[in-house]
Amino acid sequence: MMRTRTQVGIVGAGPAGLLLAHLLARRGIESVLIEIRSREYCEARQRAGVLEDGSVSLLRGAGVGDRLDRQGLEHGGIYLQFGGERHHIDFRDLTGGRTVTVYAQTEVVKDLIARRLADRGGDAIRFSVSDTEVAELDSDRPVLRYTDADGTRHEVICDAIAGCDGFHGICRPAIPAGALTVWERDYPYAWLGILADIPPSTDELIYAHHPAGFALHSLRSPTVSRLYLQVDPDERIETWSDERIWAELARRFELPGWTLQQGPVLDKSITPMRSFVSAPMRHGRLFLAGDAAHIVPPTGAKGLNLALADVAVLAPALEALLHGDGEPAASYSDSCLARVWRSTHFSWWMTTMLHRTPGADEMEQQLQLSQLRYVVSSRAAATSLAENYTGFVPLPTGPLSTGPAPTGAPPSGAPPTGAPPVQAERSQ
Ligand code: RFL
Ligand code: PHB
Repeated sequence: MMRTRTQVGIVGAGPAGLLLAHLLARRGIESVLIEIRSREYCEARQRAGVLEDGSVSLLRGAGVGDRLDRQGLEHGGIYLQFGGERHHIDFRDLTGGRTVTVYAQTEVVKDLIARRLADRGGDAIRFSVSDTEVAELDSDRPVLRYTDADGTRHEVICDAIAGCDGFHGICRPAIPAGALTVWERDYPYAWLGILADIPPSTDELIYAHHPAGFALHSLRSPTVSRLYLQVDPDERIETWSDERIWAELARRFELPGWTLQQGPVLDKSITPMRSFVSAPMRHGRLFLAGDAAHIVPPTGAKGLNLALADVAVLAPALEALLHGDGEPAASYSDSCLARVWRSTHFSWWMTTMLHRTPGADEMEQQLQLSQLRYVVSSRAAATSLAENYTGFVPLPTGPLSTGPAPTGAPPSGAPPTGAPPVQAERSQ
């Protein structure tokens, strides 16, 4: 067994764990970041695509926004399609100029991995570990254990541990059941997602309500499209040939005078949908962030944004804790949960408005259609969607970095996170 010491042990190299390691390094705080998957797997895992303004500012302010600024696609709205019509929701107009940026989670992950490796070298992220354990969470010296890719068992004594290991990780289950309150909802829907080597057939994302089920047209770049179809949660991917997927997408997006361009399918997978919140997001010296603490259905495009926002709050809270001030760490959970619940509600609302519930009566569809007509015809209702979609609860403001930056990193005292404008400026 190899025994070592660090300040913060971080479990999971998804967006939350990677950004946390980077934000801590900018504050002069050392961490050990472990990940059960390989680097290749982490960089290829197809997931989210939409960043709120606040997330873009956060990544930019943290000095990891160069490629995002070059390749991210700024979107000023979305289309809502229902009843054979497509309606534009203009975020810029409704929110006083706010937008979202389409930039794949895979690219955020690649940028953060490259940056950690450039700043810290090859052992910045320990990929392909196994048998991760966290212990002594109630003490001032929590312990992280894992076996590395060569089979060596490690024990890392930490000042704090960040559980950034996603919904199926080991950190949340390490908290005694009685110490957590959990709220959970499973939906009778899943998304079949494809990545397609074809330019997007649309200038903005299309969220389509259809009697056969929901469909979403998103994109990854000017030449690659990302599309989703609502399917049953027990659906098997093998029963969906590329031809069947394209035919179903064409049916759900059908609009006179518009054609869905079809191309080679590069990736396909099925994801069940769930809302889940567990609180508090801290137990002793273990802090949960991102999907480890909460899951939203993807219809609101919030999961990645919540993960990034959590660690923007956690990094300064850990810094204060390590310097003897436990107050920000004590309020970490409450600060995050306000945003988490707003996004949980918005994601639930978008999901239930747009999906077909198997076995539901005709009335459900009429209620959904009435809500959709209201959203596209009332400025107040459209503004509510727009301000939630672009990010309603501002990220924490203030300098991202107060401590010394590691060699090679940008100077400390980084620009503020650039939180979205205050609410008063946003309302029309
Ligand atoms: P992740 O990305 O799941 O990363 C957790 C990492 O922890 C590792 N891990 C462990 N490592 C060490 N030891 C263990 N015992 C471990 N157990 C697990 C895992 O291998 C993994 O690398 O969580 P994180 O960082 O909290 O990030 C959350 C986001 O990934 C997630 O919320 C989003 O992808 C959700 N989401 C979307 N979010 C958005 O903001 N906008 C979107 O447009 C959006 N679209 C989506 C989505 C999620 C989707 N799926 C597949 C769930 C679309 C889809 C289809
Ligand atoms: C995506 O591009 O993957 C995406 C976009 C919007 C969503 C969910 C996923 O609501």
